[in-house]
Amino acid sequence: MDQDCIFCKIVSGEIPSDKVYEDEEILCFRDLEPQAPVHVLIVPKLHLASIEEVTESLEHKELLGHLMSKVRVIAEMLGLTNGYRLVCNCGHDGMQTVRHLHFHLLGGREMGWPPG
Ligand code: DGP
Repeated sequence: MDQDCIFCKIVSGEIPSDKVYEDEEILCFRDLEPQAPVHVLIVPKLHLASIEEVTESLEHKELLGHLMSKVRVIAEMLGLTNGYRLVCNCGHDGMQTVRHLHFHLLGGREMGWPPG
């Protein structure tokens, strides 16, 4: 846990969140500033500042594989039967604002492309 990390505090329960899904490895909760009718964040409980910190270690491969395998499950729980978008912002140019790896799952409307 990173003592200064908002998402670590959400994982530990120190900061409340609207939880959608939780297991031993990951947490999914609703985004505070939703950009679509459905907008949740899926985070590993392990503190990794961004996708740039993901290595080829077995631990990271299993963690990220597990997280990815739950996207479909969470989308189904949220009723996203018509598709959705999964976004991972990274670093300054990716406009990442919270330095704890997270995936935005957005749906409930048709998305635009290209993104801004
Ligand atoms: P990003 O720009 O990719 O780093 O997205 C960070 C997202 O996190 C942004 O959409 C707003 C959301 N967010 C920031 N602080 C909180 C919080 O305390 N609670 C919740 N639920 N979401 C937060």
